[in-house]
Amino acid sequence: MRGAFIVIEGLDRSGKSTQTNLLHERIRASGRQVELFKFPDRTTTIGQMIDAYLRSQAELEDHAIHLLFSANRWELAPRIEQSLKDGKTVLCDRYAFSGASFTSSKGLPLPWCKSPDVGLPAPDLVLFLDITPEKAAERGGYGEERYEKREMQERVREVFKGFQDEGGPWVEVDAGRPLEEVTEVMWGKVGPLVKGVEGELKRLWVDG
Ligand code: DGP
Repeated sequence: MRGAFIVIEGLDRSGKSTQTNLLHERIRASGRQVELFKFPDRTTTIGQMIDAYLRSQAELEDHAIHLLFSANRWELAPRIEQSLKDGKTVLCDRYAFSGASFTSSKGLPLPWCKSPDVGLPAPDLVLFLDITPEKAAERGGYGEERYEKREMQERVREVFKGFQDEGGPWVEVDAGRPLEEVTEVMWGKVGPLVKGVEGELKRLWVDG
């Protein structure tokens, strides 16, 4: 048995980080070992460049910044794999699906956007927290960062929704519902996996 690799994706204002932290706590409280990753990880050298870009303190060409986001995932992939081998559940706040959705929403071809992430550890479960731009606005609207604009979020949402058709372990969650209800829906999917899973870890966009 190895640990399960669980990715939480979602739009800005979907409650993604809150829900990921709640899951983290709940797994810990159940006495199981769990490791939390968040992308972009702004603490590394690459992550600091991404952070400056997102806060509009640096300009980078669209392909170049995309490759940095991907490199940020690759630099942490060995730690993810080790945690899984050690039997820990890995929770990951955003992953390559964000990468492909955000960059392709700028007009770059989706296959190109996916290519640098091909071969990363593949998740056993992806929970996609979906929210309409209207609901997001009710929650106080978007923040100050580069992509936090309604038009961009609408395009990103459409690309995210396309991953459902890839046939992977993709589960859409209505994140417009009250927080506790969303937590329970997510726990219904995550709870059965925290004991660990059988089988080799798959490779993203390589293994069926
Ligand atoms: P967060 O720290 O979760 O607020 O995410 C930062 C922003 O970066 C958010 O608007 C989503 C975006 N983002 C995350 N991963 C990628 C990526 O790989 N590529 C691009 N272009 N944007 C990303």
